[in-house]
This record gives sequence, structure tokens and C-alpha cells, in this order.
Amino acid sequence: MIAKKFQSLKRIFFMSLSAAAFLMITACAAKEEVQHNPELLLGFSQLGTESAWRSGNSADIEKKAEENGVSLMLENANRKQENQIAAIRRFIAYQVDVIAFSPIVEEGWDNVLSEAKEAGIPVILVDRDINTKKEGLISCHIGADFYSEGVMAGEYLIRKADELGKDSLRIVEISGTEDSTPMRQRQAGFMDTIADDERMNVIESVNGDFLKSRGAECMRYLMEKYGTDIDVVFSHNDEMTLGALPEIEKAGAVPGEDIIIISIDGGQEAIDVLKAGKINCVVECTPMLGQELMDTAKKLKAGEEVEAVIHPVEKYFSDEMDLSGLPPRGY
Ligand code: GYE
Repeated sequence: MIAKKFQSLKRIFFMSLSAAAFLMITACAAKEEVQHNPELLLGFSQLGTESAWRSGNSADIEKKAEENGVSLMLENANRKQENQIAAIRRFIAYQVDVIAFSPIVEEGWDNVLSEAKEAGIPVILVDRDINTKKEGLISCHIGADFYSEGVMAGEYLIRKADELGKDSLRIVEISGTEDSTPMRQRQAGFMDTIADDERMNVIESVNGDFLKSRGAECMRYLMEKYGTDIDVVFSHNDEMTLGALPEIEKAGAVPGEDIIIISIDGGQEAIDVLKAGKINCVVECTPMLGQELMDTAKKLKAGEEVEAVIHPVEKYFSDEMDLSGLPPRGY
């Protein structure tokens, strides 16, 4: 009874919120066609703001929610799993229609997701995946194929070694957040791809947590330890790469020439640095997942079937290409 009353109060609250939002949207974006879904309330727990990728992802989700007339409750967990768990519990208490979140790490979600399941609220994973033995906790995963990204990075390196006629390359890896899907899968895809190539020697792997400051620290440590006796840096995201480059220069080496630099994400800043010759290859990882998220949330709300996994199509950018006509990246 009380729950029902709360539910209808919640509906009235969000419907009037949505109505106000709708008026604003129609006033601001007269030219854009807005498809309004006053009934759809989506709770989204973003993991943080550690990178241009992450900020681009949040901005895209906010924009697409507005365009689709979806009421979005967006919470930022500041890179703490416990904050994400608390946010998901709040979404359950609010009785949102659909919960979405980008899990910072793969393990540790069984309890809170079982609570969502018991409450009958479908859950969508955005960007990263989880690791669980329990069935039926997740309705859909919308995110990149991180393994393929690692493969593209490894394949580029093999081509580059051929082009330069190298018979041995000393590689260092700067990896992303420990126990996260992109860290595990990008590493696996890259290592599997170069495994049978005898020229490839991974001399050290250090963890940079997807942060620019940590990328700089890692690179400083590596330059102190190996001097310029490093041929390749494989970095799991643009932020860490952009932090690492000045450290290479400070140690007297030229990134992009003395050391082959391979990055992942493909944000505007990294693409500009690639064009300037200091990065050799950037594998694309698109943060533009908002429309897929809105479409999937609408289907779940309507009780329709959804695909279990949705991977966006991704490519890579490298010094093998003419990138002068590349449109702005938008993140
Ligand atoms: O590569 C990185 C961000 O999970 C794909 O997280 C995302 C990664 C992205 O911090 O820049």
C-alpha cells in the first residue's frame, strides 16, 4: 500500500519534472525532433571523470537522454566501487524503470544486482563488463570489444616492425585500472597477438590506473630504469599516454621516432598529437553509447527482447594514414 502510494507519488514527481524538461527541450531545440517518454526513468551510475573518454561518455548519455525524453538520474561515483553500489541501491529505492552503470571493476556486484533483480528492475551494463557466476543479473551489455582493441594495437606493432626492419623490440606496457574489463581485455588481445612473434619482448608492465598523472609517474620510472633502451610504449588509454610523452622527452628521447607509441581511445587531443608525429597509432574506443542505451532502456521498459551484447564498430588511426580530413572526434 505504502509502496504503491510512493510509486504513484514518484510517478507524479517525475512526470511533472519530465513535463518541465519537455517544455524546455521544445523551447531550446525547436528544430530537433524530441521523442518524449514521460514514463521512462533511468538511473545511471557513472564511475568517474578520469579521462576525456569518460567525460565524453557522460555528456553523450545526458544529451541522448534529453533528445529521447528520458528522465535521467545520473550519479558520479568518483572512482569508488562502494559509491556505485550505494547509487544502485538508491535507484532501487526510487523504483526507477531501468538501472544502468559502468562498473569500475569486474568483481563484487552479485549482492546489489540480486537486489535489483528481486525488485524487478532490469540492469544494463554500459562500457565495462562484470564477472559473475549468477544467472540473469544483467539484461544487456553495451560497450566496446576491448579484446579486439588490443588485437588492433598488436597488429599495428607487427606491421611497424616489418616496416622498420626490426629484429627485436623492447616493449613496455602501461595498463589501466587493475581488475577492470578494458585493462584485462586490452592486455590479453595485445599479448595474444604478438605472442608468436619472436621480435617482441615485453620487458615490463606497470599499472597507470587510466590516469594522466599515473601515466607520467610510470613513464618516469621506466625511463629511469631502462634509459632509452625502450622501443615501444603500449598504453591502455590516451590520458596515460599524454602523461607519459613529456617524461620521454625529458629523458632525451623523441616519442614517435625513437620510441613507438601506441594508445587507445582516440580522443581529439591524442589524435592531434598523432598528427604531430609523437604518437604512432591510436586505437579507437568510442564513448558515444548514449543512443544505444536509450533504445535498449525503452525496449526493456516495454518488456521487449534486447540483445545480450552490443559492441560499437571501431577502427584505428595511425601514421600509415592521411588523417588530414578526419572530422572532429567530439571527445
Ligand atoms: O579507455 C579510459 C577510461 O572503460 C573504455 O576508461 C573505458 C576506459 C577508457 O578511463 O580512458
